[in-house]
Amino acid sequence: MALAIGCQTIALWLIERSMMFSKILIANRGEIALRIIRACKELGIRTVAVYSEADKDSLHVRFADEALCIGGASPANSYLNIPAIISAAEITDVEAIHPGYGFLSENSHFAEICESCKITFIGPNSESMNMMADKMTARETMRKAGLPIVPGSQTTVKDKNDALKIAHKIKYPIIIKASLGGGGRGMRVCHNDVRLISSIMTAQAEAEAAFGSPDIYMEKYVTNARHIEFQILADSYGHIIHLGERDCSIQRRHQKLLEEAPSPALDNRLRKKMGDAAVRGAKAVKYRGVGTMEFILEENGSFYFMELNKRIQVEHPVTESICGIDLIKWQIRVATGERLTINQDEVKISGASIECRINAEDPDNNFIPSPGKIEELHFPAGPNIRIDSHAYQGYTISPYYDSMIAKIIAHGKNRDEAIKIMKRALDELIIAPIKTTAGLHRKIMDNKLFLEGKVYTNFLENIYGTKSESEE
Ligand code: MV4
Repeated sequence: MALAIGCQTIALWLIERSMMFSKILIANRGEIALRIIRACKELGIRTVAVYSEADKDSLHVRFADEALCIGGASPANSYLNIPAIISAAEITDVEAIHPGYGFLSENSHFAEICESCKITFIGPNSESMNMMADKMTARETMRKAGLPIVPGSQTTVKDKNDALKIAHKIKYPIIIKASLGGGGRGMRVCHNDVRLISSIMTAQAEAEAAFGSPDIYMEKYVTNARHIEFQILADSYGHIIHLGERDCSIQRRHQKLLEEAPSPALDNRLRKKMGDAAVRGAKAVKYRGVGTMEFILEENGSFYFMELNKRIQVEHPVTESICGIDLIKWQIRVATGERLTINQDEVKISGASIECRINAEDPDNNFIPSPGKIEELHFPAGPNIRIDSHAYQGYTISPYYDSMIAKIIAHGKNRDEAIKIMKRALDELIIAPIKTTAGLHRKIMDNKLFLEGKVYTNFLENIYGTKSESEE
């Protein structure tokens, strides 16, 4: 019997090994393109980079086995240019496309085109994408799966009178969200009838302009929330696990600045409860690949499902460092049909990890972008520091793309140690002459509330005395 199982396991292993891709195309740029190339090299997969005219001197172009220019600097002409990307994939004869994050990573139309061209889209299948197509369908799917959701409208808000009726039922404060919105775009917080009435039509117009649909809906607004997200990993056979949470409460205008894992706000009991809910939600949409179940957490321990992010995320390294798992490699493996070999009870979380995003922005001047040439650059190194970056001395940060220069990830045996490691890493960092968010991170590392782990989504107001967009 043992021998029979052994033979079967070996046979499966052989089949699964032979299904590994031999060549993939990376439909992205910057640090995530480099991160994917690194995983591919270690897996023995050849890589094809695509790049815009603005990115000809980028490291992803140099480090990939092949590289093709796909268009002009503007994303619409290059990294969002589906015909150019598919042509590049056909010319180079790749078996799969890795979309990274942003750009086409959550575009179900692109995923379907890949499928119809017999190219594997490294991401969830179009079925689970469609089950989460708009936020109201997503809420309803998760409610049916038994996840807690914030009280809110069951249908799109038609007009002012409809909005007033719903607001009086769920009570202020309320938040208006675009049905096709995501990541906080197009949200508005209202505290009274006057603000609600004046917000409805502009919110509909903005939703139409930004997402191509004027549909909006309303939820009770949870104040003093923390942003807690669970990393999901799933194979194609319904085996779904979570790799713990990340606390991303320190944000500005829905751009995360710092992420950490584990969250100082969770104990093991709450972690299990939220982790179970995250896995239950992913199972309800038959999720495959890596994904993130996003929740907001109230001070009293109540939590609510917010969104399912169907891509690898910027902040994935904090999870990798505390779990000792390479998420990109697993994302590629499960896309080939390989089985997960890790069970939930084998996921061991060790120590604590913090990621600081170093952006080319001026935090003392309303975070205005500060693109330009990096004349002097020195990255920190040493024990327990990881740097994910595409920058080098002499590299020019382009105004066309997002302003992230580097991610610094510090891993310690506990949160206090991770903070000490991050502090000394930030002291070693030199980027000149462009302005960066490094100084802000140094301030955060000395902030009393941060040191106590008491961070909410309004944290930056304590440092700068400013209000975030949707709270204005
Ligand atoms: C909320 C919320 C409070 N109540 N929904 C932001 C990102 C998106 N995924 C969901 N988001 C939020 N939804 C309800 N019902 C708080 C946030 C939120 C937030 C809101 C305003 C300013 C900053 C924020 C940062 C994280 C989350």
